[in-house]
Amino acid sequence: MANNTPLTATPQWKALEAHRAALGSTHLRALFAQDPGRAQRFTFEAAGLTADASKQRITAETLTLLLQLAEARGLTAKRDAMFRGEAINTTEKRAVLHVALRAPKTSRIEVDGADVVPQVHEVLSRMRAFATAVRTGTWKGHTGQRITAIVNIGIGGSDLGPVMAYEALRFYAQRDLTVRFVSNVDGADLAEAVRDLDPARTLFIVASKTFTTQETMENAGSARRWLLAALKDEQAVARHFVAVSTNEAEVRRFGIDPANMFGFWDWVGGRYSMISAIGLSTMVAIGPEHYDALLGGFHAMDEHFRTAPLEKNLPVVLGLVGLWNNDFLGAASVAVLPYEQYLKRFPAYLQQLTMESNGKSVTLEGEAVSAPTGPIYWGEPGTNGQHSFYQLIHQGTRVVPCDFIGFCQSLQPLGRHHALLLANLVAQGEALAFGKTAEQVKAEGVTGALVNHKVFEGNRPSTTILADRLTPAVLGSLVALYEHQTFVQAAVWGINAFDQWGVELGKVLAKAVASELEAAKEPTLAHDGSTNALIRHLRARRA
Ligand code: G6Q
Repeated sequence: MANNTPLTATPQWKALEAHRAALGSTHLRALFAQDPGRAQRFTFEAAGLTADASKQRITAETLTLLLQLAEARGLTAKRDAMFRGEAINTTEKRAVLHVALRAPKTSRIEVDGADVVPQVHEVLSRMRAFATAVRTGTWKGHTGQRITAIVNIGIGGSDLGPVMAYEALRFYAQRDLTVRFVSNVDGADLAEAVRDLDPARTLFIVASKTFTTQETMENAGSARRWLLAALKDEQAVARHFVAVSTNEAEVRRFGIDPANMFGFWDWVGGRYSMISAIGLSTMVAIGPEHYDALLGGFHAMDEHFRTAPLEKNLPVVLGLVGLWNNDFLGAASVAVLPYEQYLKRFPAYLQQLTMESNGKSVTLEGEAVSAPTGPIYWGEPGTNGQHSFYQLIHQGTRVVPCDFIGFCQSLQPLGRHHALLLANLVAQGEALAFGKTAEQVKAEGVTGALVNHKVFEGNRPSTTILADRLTPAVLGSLVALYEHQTFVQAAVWGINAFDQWGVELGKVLAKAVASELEAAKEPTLAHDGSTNALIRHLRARRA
């Protein structure tokens, strides 16, 4: 099996290294001059998205070599194993089937011999009935009033997807429903979220796969007390709390009627769960029809990823280009820059998706990886970023590949706003790729040392992803595109994109420290000197 050879020792990797050396610092100016068809050659389409990767520092040969590497690393076999429901999350012995969450009723996907598609659709029907009841006011609070505010309590994968989707699809949301999200164990998060809400009209969705996560349970407990302080009747919990979880026993223990629990399965990873029952807040906000369209967009990209030839396969090509930037051009981060205000939380969502998935340093076999893995994802909506960190992207000493995301039509047409927004998106990609030479600067009359300050070296890679309009379906395609890119990179690196052991240690230590911070009697501390001192300082000053 190819994966037993360290990645960087494979002939395909060596070929890419040689190609990288031959390419040297060939400028994008030269690449465009040599190949008039470059923009078309490197523009790819799938599921309502068009991606122009021609401003990446690649040639046709780069892509050919990357595709050869992917094949040699078993990408197609690994992809097919995921879609077949094999336990590809080997460290947790689990199947990885977020694709089943958006599979149509007619498909059949088995885990341990059982078709999971009917279960998915059963939960979706219950979600639809519940969402409709809340939206129409049939679902009443304990005092008989209709619900006007939804508060989703969850963290990580049980928060970032729902927040991102709500913000992204706010245009489609029922505007007389307030939707809020509480994640941080910092009491300020919950306090600020509920301060102007009426308990009699507020519904909490406690979203937690395990229903044991410290932050979520603490927030849910405090939310329960907030509700009961006003409504003064334990029975109220049943009308004001619903749960999204895989853990029925804990849901019961919290006092939520399992009839008001929406389940999912251990084959859905937290950061891949926004379209499972974890999407309940999204469905309540935008309604079942828009939610179905969102599922459809995900599924369209899943089908493209599953069936399109690799050289035309958008997640494959963009995933490999990302790997090229990370491993061969030494670009350690990716800036995600949506020119769309509604996507303001998209970079934060992608941070978890990509970094929790591919922030790994051992292979599936438990060996040290031989090439750098997961790049750092970050970003802000354009044009705001242009007035802050773009300086470093244009003239700093590091290469930061950019993903520009934009829409041809605005959901909120207003004067010239959208034309200006799009003009900035296009201009940034152009400036990054082509820069401004010393000759051009001098021709503007600049002289002396100032010339160098005003030179833009260019040759800075970017991809521009466009769709006609930000619809629920397009959002689904866009998220699935990044999910599958992440998969492609993990497949080549030979790592497990679906576990997250790195999150564990901090959780365990925090439990120990909490008991020391809260102990009535001065505890005996056995940490390192710094940690002991910090705990003592906090104990002394906390009161
Ligand atoms: C995601 C991670 C993590 C998880 C949270 C919340 O892939 O596993 O972000 O989603 O820790 O977990 P619960 O949903 O179990 O509360």
